[in-house]
Amino acid sequence: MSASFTLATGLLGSLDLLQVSTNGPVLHIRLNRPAKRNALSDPLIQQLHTVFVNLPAGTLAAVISGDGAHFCAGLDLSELVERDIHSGVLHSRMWHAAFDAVQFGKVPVVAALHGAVVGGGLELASACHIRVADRTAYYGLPEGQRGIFVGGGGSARIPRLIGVARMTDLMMTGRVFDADEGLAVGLSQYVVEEGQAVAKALALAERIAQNAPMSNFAVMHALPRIADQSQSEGLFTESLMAAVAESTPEAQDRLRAFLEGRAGKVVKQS
Ligand code: 1HE
Repeated sequence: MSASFTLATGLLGSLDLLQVSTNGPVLHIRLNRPAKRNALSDPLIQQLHTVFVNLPAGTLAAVISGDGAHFCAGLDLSELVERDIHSGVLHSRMWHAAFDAVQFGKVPVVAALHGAVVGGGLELASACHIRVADRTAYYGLPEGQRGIFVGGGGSARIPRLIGVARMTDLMMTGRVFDADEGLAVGLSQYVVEEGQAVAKALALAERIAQNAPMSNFAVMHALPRIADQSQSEGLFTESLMAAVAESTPEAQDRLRAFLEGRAGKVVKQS
């Protein structure tokens, strides 16, 4: 945990499979089951859900990372044995509810990835809004080898990042993308040196937390829905969202600040 972060107390501090810490508006959630490579057991999924529906007041952005040598080994395979059809559907729906709370919750979420980002671990990463990988990260969907299918929203989210053909390849052939391939195909937006993913993700989260909350809300909630709509419906939704965002007092203040020379300019980044 970085020096400026303090461990959460109360409900979020009581979760045994996550380490939750805060630094002002940024919440850091670390998967905390390294002995099992952060495999996603039912209690771990439920605890993730609990965090995202109980964000501390004042939280404006979040980071998810994994403790130990890997981000996440996916579904806890020991729980899968002898599950009947009905409980299988309910189990998948439980994951959907938890990962929907990540993607369509209150605040943008940055994933900090390293080591294995596989199966359900990739599904979790895909529910986040931005993904930062370090050079050790690799991506796979071993469901095909295990005789199962994705069930945590992967079939809906991953093709939207990399396309159906690439996901088919990962699932059918067991292909694994390394960090640079993941960047090239759009699984991550940043690749950093080994051990630097959390620091980069926290820096991005701090930057995101400075945006107007309504702008972040529009990006999180309107953008993916508009992408799913027809052009005509999407343009109409965009107009409504734009009018809502620009009429907030915060937008008015920020626009005035720029016009009066008090706001930063858009400059080339080194
Ligand atoms: C696990 C799991 C797991 C590790 N469920 N226990 N996911 C997979 O098919 C990936 C399976 N895991 C692996 O390929 C490897 O474990 C890793 C490459 C991630 C890490 O390797 P390594 O050598 O560092 O660790 P390990 O020795 O394999 O595992 C350490 C322990 O974690 C060991 O338990 P132990 O009691 O013998 O010490 C492993 O059994 C345990 N472990 N991964 C349960 N996944 C909603 S649908 C989603 C569908 C999926 O996610 S399918 C993909 C499942």
